[in-house]
This record gives sequence, C-alpha cells and structure tokens, in this order.
Amino acid sequence: MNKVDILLGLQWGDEGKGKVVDVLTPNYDVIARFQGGPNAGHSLEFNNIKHVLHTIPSGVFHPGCINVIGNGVVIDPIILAEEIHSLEKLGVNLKKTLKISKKAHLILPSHRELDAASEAAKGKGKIGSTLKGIGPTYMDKTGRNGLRVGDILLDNFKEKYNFLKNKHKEILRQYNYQSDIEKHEDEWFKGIDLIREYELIDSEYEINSCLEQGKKILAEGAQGSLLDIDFGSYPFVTSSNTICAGACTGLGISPHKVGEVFGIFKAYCTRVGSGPFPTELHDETGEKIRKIGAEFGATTGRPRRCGWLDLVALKYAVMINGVTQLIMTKSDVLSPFETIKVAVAYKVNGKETDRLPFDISIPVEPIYKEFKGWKTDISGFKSFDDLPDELLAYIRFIEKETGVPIKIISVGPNRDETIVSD
Ligand code: 2SA
Ligand code: MG
Repeated sequence: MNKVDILLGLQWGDEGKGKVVDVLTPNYDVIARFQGGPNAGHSLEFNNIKHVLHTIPSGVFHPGCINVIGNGVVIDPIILAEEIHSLEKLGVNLKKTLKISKKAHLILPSHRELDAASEAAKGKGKIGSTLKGIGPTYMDKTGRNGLRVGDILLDNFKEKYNFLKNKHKEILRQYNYQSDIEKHEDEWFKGIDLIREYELIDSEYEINSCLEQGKKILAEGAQGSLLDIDFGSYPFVTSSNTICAGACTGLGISPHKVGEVFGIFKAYCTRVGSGPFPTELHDETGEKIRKIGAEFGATTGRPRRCGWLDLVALKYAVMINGVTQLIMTKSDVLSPFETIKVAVAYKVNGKETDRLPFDISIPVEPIYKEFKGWKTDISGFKSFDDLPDELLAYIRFIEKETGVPIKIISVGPNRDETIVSD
C-alpha cells in the first residue's frame, strides 16, 4: 500500500513550502493541508504568475490534482472565499478538486477579535500573531466549544454560531476590548454559503481509501517545526502541531502509513513575530539578507527577522520529524556573501551544548563555523554537478551534521529554479 509523504518546514516558517509542493505535485494525486489556517502564506511563482495561498493546498495549479483541507486545519470562510475567487480569476476551477473536511474548525469573526484583544493585553510580551484568529479557534477546539465545517449543514447552525459569538462577546468585555463583530458577519455567512457548494468530506475515510486505491498523497505542512505548540519556542509559537505527527492527527492517518518526510529549510534563518532567535543578525548583514531574500511576511507584509543557519535547531527539527530527505531553499540569496556562518552549538551559562535548551529566550550564544561564500550567481543552475565547490561544501557539511541527504535545492522563487538530485 502507498504511504502518505509529508512536506514540512524545519524552521520558523517561510521555508518555501508552497513553491516546493507546487514543484512536487506532478508526482502526486492528492495534496492535503493538515494544520494551521490563513496565518500561512504559501508563495508560488510560474509563467509570470505570483500567487500566495493561505488555506488552499499548493497543488491547485495542477489540473486534476485533488486538494484536501484536512480536519486539523482552521478555516476562515471570508479568507477562503477570497482565495477561491482570486483563483477563479486565474482560471482555476476548484469545484471538482477542492475537498474540505467536515471536522475542520471554523474561525469566527469573534475569534479574530479575541486574537487582537489577547495580543493587546500582552503588550510587550505579545506573540506577534498574524491576528487571523488562529489561537482562539484552536482554544475553542480543545475547549470543546468550536464550530466545525460539518455544522454548517445543520438546521441549528445559526443558533450554534450565536451561542459561541455571545460567549466571545463576554470575554471581549472582560478584556475591555472594543470590537465590531457584526461588521464582518454578512461576508462571513456568504463565505459559509460558498463552502456549502464544495464537497464536504470525512477526510480520514477519503485519505485512507485513496491510499488503498494506490493513489499518491502529499501532506503539506504550514508554519514550521520551531513554531510547533509542543516543541517550538513556547509561548512564541502557533497553536497547532506543525510537526510530522500533526499530519497523522490532522488527516486521520496512522503513523505506519507515513512514507517520506521532506524537511524544508532555508540556507539561513528567518522569523516573523516575536520570540527568541539565537542566530538573529541585528546588523547590516541581516538587513542585506532581508533585502536580497525579499523577507517580508506573505500574509501580513511584516519584515522578517534574519540570521544565520542554526544547526542546533535544525538537527532538533530533523529528529522530531524523522526527516528522510532535506530540501534547502534560498541558497541563491547567500550568493553575494564573502563568508557564511552556521551555528554548530550554543554556549549556555558558560557551557557548550548541541541541544536546544528548554527556554531559548535565556542568553544563548551561538558558536559559529565559517564557510567561504560561493560568490557565483546560481539562479540559472540546473544540476547539482554545476554547483560551485563552496556551496557543495556547505551542503555536504549540513548533510553530515543532520545525517540526512539534501535532495532538492531551490535557487530562486520560480517553479523552474529548482534543482533535484537524481
Ligand atoms: P498565529 O497567527 O497565532 O499562528 O501566530 C503565532 C506565531 O506564529 C507565527 N506565524 C508565522 N511565521 C511565519 N510565517 C507565517 N505565515 C505568514 C508568511 C506570516 C506573515 O508566510 O509570511 O505574513 O506575517 C506564520 N504564521 C504564523 C507568527 O508570526 C507568530 O510568531
Ligand atoms: Mg510563508
């Protein structure tokens, strides 16, 4: 029987998941999102089209590929409707290819207000959330108060909606937060009507029967392993399990049905939002990476914080996810640099360690190994054999340290700018 392959981010998100899923889609029949929601910004570029997806899986640009929004995802009907409409404008008809789990939870307009109220109350300690209502929606899911996509088929859906909204209003009053939930309600219910036009499925049955039929499935992660609710830099994390195990609970597949685990990382590191970032560069080198790499949030437009590759964190993510193949993106961004650094260990309380401490917001001093830059424009390169020796040395070092082969290198944002090893 086929197994489900999983592609996920090994850093703080924005590793290029959307691009690589789009590149890999011709090998798959089904692409499935398993966690997160419209906080995600998955960017794809091809044939002069630049598109950012938030809730819809990145297989949509390949006709015939089925795209599943799994039970682990949280959906904002307003944003989903916008996504569907902008894809329609590009000539992508999703009616036959988009399937939505009845067990996926709904983000209400009041969840977004709660997100904003919670962040405002935290002041300087704010998480730096995308303000899409992600945290409050997952809180209602685990608190057993949430509304699910399947509920929209019930006669008393409006009643359920009002019950939850009123509960939220009570909390917002406690926060003393001025909100205008009703302003977005019309649009929200229009989004609900649009969702009713799509195939609402029991994604666990769908995915497992696809496997039995010999179909190939790729699960597409969102955010990154260091934003995982359990293993990320808590509390500066998102509210879902972004790691490999999240695909099991977010789609309904057994761990023994997991096949390849593609772990994707940038040749450097970025982080958007608050929270610790041991290799962050506060100088002009960081500025240069941001500028060359166009490091701005694909959902919020926020400038991303930039720094060197952190192998302590990368090795942790490889371990937690059981990564079988690595994918390195944005190596082209480092092309102009004379010297490239990689953190190989940390100094914590005067002691050297290669483990992530419980809390990386305590002073953590990265210990760097330096690499000679390749100083070559690699964006047009098509094969591993063409790559400059300095870049190959960088690749081989990461492979040796992580124990996992780097199978794909992305050398630019376009679909074509991808080198796959044979
Ligand atoms: P949330 O909104 O509650 O999930 O935020 C909690 C933390 O998770 C971070 N987070 C992200 N980090 C990187 N990329 C994300 N997606 C967008 C993108 C973000 C954007 O692709 O660029 O446009 O700003 C994403 N989504 C959530 C977030 O910054 C918080 O640190
Ligand atoms: Mg992104």
